[in-house]
Order: sequence, then C-alpha cells, then structure tokens
Amino acid sequence: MLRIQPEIQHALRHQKPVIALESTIITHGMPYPQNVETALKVEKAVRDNGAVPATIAIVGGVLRVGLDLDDITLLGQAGQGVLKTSRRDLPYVVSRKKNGATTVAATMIIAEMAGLSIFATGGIGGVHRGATASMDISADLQELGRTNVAVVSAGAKAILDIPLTLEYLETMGVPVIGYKCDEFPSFYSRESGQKVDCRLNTPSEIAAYLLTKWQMKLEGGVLIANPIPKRAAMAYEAINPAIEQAVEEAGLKGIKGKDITPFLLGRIVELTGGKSLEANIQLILNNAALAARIAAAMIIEKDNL
Ligand code: PSU
Ligand code: MN
Repeated sequence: MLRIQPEIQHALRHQKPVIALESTIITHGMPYPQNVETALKVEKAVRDNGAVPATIAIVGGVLRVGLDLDDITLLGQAGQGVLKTSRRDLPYVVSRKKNGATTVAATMIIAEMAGLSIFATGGIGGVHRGATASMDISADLQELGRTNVAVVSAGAKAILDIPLTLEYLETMGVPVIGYKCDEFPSFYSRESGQKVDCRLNTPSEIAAYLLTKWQMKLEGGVLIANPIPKRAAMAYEAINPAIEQAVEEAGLKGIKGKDITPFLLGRIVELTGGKSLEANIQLILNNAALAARIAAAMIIEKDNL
C-alpha cells in the first residue's frame, strides 16, 4: 500500500532530514497553475535548507511518499476533481484505487507510517465559526492529538474560530509552540489576539522539545506556529472583509462538510484578486524552510541524548 520514493528511503536509512508535505493544498487550496508552481517551489525550499521533500498523496490507491513532476502536475491540473482525503476517506480511496489529495490529518497518518516526523504546510483545519451549532471541527485537530508528527504552519486562517481551535487543541493535549513569537498567528497576519503556549526561538530548541515529548511517550503531534514574514503579511483590515464575505456566502449556499474549507479558500483568493494568493505562497515557503531546519537540528540533538 505504501510506496516511498528511493531518494527518501535512502535519506531515512542514512539519518538525513526528510520533510512531509501535503497535497490538498495543491488540489483544493490554490488555483492551477500557481498550485503546481508552488508545490515545486516548496520542494526546492526544503532542499535549499538541507532536507529531502516528501510530498504525500494517493495515486491509483497507492499511498505515495514522494511525488515526481508528473504526479504533481496531474493533481494540480485535476484540482478539486481529486478526492479530498482525510482520515475517514482513506480506506475508500485506497480500496477503490483512486487518486486522493491528503489533508493535514491524512498526510500525518501516512508520514508516520513512513517514519517521518516533521511536516510543513500553510494552515491547518480547525474549529469553524458557528461550530457550537454545526459541530464542524476539522479532523486535523484529532489527528494532532494522536499521531506523532510535528506540523509547521502559519497558524490558522481567520475563516475559523481561532480561540475555539486553540481550546480544542488544549483539550486534545496538543502543544502550540510559537517560533520567535508570543502571539498565535492567523495565516495572512502575524496577529490573532491569542497567545501560544510557549515560545521557542531556534530550530534546536524546537528539536529538543520534540525529542523530549516523544521520549516521554506523550503520544500525538505538536503545532509549530511560524508567522508569515513581515514583508508578505497582510493587514487584518485588508483580508477580513473577504473572509467575512466568504463565510457569509457559504452559509447562504448551505455549503457544509468537507466542501466548506475548499469553498472558503477559493472565494478568498477571488475576492482579494490574487493578493492573498501571493501571501499564501510566501508563508508556505517560509514554513518549508523552518521545517527543514528543525529536522536537521533533530538529527544533531538526537546524537546529544
Ligand atoms: N486551511 C488552509 N489551507 C488549506 C487547508 C486548510 O488555510 O489548504 C486544507 C488542508 O489540507 C487541511 C484541510 O488539512 O484543508 C482541512 O479541511 P477540513 O476543514 O475539511 O478538515
Ligand atoms: Mn469540517
């Protein structure tokens, strides 16, 4: 079921850093062709920082760890025609031999199977606004509570209820680390008004933290919040009207379940005329670079134990 690219197998055997990357961001998070261009740039950012990229997806029912250019292009062109695959969707996609784009949750599962522990993405799923009635809470949060993979993200988009998302993570025992920040970032912006649990200032400090957590057999992941670079950040006033409008439209259209996050992501890009897309690309590259540096630091820290 699991196919790991030879370069990645080699890196794992020789204790070289490998970074897991998701594929729903390619199919459902960005339009073509920027999605394919970004996926390739993210892989390059991982390499430039000394690690091997492992983009994860399901192709013809096979759990693939490491994609080639043809796979990434196929997924990017098919876009939302590919099944968005979270934990509950995995057995269907695999048993029916379909193509699946993996969410943060499904990517974590496959990363753990392959022996990877650091994963870079843009933003995670979370508790949706209005969740007290809809009960719409992303499976990403439960996954962080049970699967031993650290996820580097630029926080969570304000399409979500950020305070409730942080409450839920606390309930699931998922630590939220701020990389060089005290405030939990909100994807396009460096602020959210919410605090992180603890601040760590170097990749080595984060590496030591992760090794300690897993040595103590504290099951589950860690969310590492890496704010968008200042030069790419958008002012709250610039992005919030688009978010408010997208959320309202989703309500009026009765969009729910797995369709709501892709709908909101797509509408925000349209409503900001591509401005949000550029910010989105910059923050992912920034996360890929940090993840690679953490993975490299983990190998050094492990030797010190
Ligand atoms: N949030 C983003 N960009 C994304 C996603 C979320 O800012 O691309 C994607 C990720 O793949 C995430 C998924 O795991 O959406 C969450 O979907 P849901 O809310 O249906 O669990
Ligand atoms: Mn949902």
